[in-house]
Amino acid sequence: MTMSKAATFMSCGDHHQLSLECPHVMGILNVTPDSFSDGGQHAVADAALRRAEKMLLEGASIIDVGGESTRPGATPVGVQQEMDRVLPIVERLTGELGALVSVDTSAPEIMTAVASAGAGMINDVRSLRRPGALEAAAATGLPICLMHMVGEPDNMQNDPRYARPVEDEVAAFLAQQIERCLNAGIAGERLLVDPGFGFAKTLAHNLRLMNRLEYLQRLGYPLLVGTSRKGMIGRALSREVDERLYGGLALTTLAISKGAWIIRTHDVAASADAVGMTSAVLKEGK
Ligand code: 7PJ
Repeated sequence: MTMSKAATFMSCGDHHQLSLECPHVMGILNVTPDSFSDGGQHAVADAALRRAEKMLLEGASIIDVGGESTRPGATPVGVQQEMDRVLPIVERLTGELGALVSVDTSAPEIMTAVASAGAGMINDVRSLRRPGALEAAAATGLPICLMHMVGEPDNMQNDPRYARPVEDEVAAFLAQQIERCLNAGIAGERLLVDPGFGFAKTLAHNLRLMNRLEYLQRLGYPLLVGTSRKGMIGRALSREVDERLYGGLALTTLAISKGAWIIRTHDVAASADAVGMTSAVLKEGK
């Protein structure tokens, strides 16, 4: 009798396989105009490429490219504008660096275009709820990260409330999005889930979710966690955005010890050490 062994890798496009047996760091590359100062399309693209290269050297397995600000209160961008920001960068990251690129987008047109440009993952904070996004993402064949958020970035922090404990709310929402994806023909092996720290959540919600992160393991999908420089650190410790690294490393350590597979962060070198050290301890004796 032959035993079929569960896949130990996630296939991310034609060129990348990500081991499911160790945690990974995803480096954030924002390509919104305020992210890289001074103008010039090429100067901006060059700066973005250099930053990505540095993050890869520091230990990032994935570069997450985002052209839409989803910060609380952010105003929406048009699809063409997002395309103009994101597509040239994705082409250069895959072509020149051979990087595994994930794209933080909710727009179906962008999903289709970046998949053709060699991207290896779709990261949608709206969980493919925009019209056409489910079908577009399904057709890419790429892994998809589904994230919990209620409302839109410009209103999500207006007094978020849940009728049941936040971990139940998040788990039920994610289970529903998983079901939708499976029904659309997306293989379960292509799905990741993310509780969406800072998205329609108070500080109390965020702390509770982190403290109970292992609860989400019952969904049975790899977990992605992003708390980098977020308001929960600012509020818990009274820290400005450029003072949140140490608090963030504490959250990274907790997330890994509670089963997170991917940590999404601005601070790759420091996070890679925190992830590596935490997983070295967790692997001891195994
Ligand atoms: C997240 C994200 C997150 C996933 C952003 C920021 C806001 N994608 N995109 N998870 N956050 N999957 O980085 O502060 O937490 S944008």
